[in-house]
Amino acid sequence: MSPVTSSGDMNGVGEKWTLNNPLQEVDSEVYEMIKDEKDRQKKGLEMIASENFTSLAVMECMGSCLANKYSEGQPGQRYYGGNEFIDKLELLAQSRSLELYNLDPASWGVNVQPYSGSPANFAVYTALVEPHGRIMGLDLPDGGHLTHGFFTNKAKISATSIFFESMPYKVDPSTGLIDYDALEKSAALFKPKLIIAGISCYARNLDYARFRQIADQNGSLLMADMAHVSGLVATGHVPSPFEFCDVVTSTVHKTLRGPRAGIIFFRRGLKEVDRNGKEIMYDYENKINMAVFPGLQGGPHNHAIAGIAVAMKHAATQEFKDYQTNVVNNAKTLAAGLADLGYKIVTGGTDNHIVHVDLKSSHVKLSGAKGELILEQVNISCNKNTVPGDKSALNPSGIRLGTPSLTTRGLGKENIMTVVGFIDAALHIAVDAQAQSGPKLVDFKAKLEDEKFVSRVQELRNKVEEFAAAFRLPGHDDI
Ligand code: DSN
Repeated sequence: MSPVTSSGDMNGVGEKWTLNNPLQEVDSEVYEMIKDEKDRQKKGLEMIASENFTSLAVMECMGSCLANKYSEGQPGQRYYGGNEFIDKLELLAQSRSLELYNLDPASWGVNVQPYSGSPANFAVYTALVEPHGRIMGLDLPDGGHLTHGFFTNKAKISATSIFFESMPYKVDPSTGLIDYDALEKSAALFKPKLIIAGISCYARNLDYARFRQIADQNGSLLMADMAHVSGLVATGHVPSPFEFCDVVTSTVHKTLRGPRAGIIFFRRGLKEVDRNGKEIMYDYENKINMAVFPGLQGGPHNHAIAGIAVAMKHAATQEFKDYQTNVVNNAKTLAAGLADLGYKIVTGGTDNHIVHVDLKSSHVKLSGAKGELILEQVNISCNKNTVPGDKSALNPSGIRLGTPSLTTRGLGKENIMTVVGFIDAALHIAVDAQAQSGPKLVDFKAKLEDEKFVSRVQELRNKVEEFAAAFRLPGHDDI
């Protein structure tokens, strides 16, 4: 893919032509900004649980000619011409997605066109739940996702609570585990059309069989949003939702390590034979395909769809399986290492790639915002997060950490223990600053600007960056 760099008037049409000149030359301002971000990624420790570093091969798809093409519709039934190769790519992405999860195409279909996870979820509700129909998802402060129907007593935050009626289920605040008994009771009263089994910050495996039982008691559909764990499902490191669910949505860029995109799996074929011997078929396919396009989206992102095909191929390899083993082992090491230092780990540990730390109930007694801030200052990225029992999502008590990105960079158990040391050292700088600033975030931020704290932060940041820069990072060298 070496670019032709001619800027001459090759065709004699009297126009200067620079479209094959490299970014660095065409727009050095943008090039430098991307380069700065690449540099940040290289020198930092990326611990946002939903992020990962995709492969060079996926990046090549994302920057390919596929980004030029319109192809509304399904393979073989497009609204535009010129889709011979686009059709082949989309069919390949579909078949590889089904194969990765051992799904028989007679019983399961997949739509690979959603732009990302949020549109995928909205498309499922649009397809299968009538307007103002009822959905139940894990509450956002309890580890659910915005698109599982989040609202507060002040506002309907997510469109999934504006256009559908949602009732959350919760975790038990004493254990941090999903309270399935309470869900069962609420569902019996609310009679949801659809129950969502999915998480954004929950370090334990889901009991899909129990979800199915509760769904069946109420005639509800069951959808899993496996976005966070789809890579781990592919390799058998966490339970698969497919046996129990009607529909499974996912993103492709988290543990699955593909392009930024979403997918929807749906059951198809024979559902049951009724008591009169009549065959009843699943009717999700057409509804879901129609909800994605023309219902909600326009042209599929064909560059992302090619990236999905590549990511699904990669995810079927032993290399990927070994990677996921390391993701989980690293998360367990991280959780145990922090717990040994006195940090309270929500649910006491992890089954997956997430480590959820309750800072306020730990010895450091810091808010999640202060934890996130100090870690960012030493170039460790994570996000503040509510913990069970938090009253305000705006002032959460914890942080969410994840190991997919660090594991992609090749960190193993010993390296993770070094990271534990960095996290602890950073949080202790914050403890000392808070002791002088008092509890308010604004005062805490100001205190960190004192010479003494600036130099402590800088010293630790230097160590973090020197450590991180030694690890591999997929993608282009400069950007
Ligand atoms: N933003 C993702 C996460 O952090 O979990 C979900 O959309």
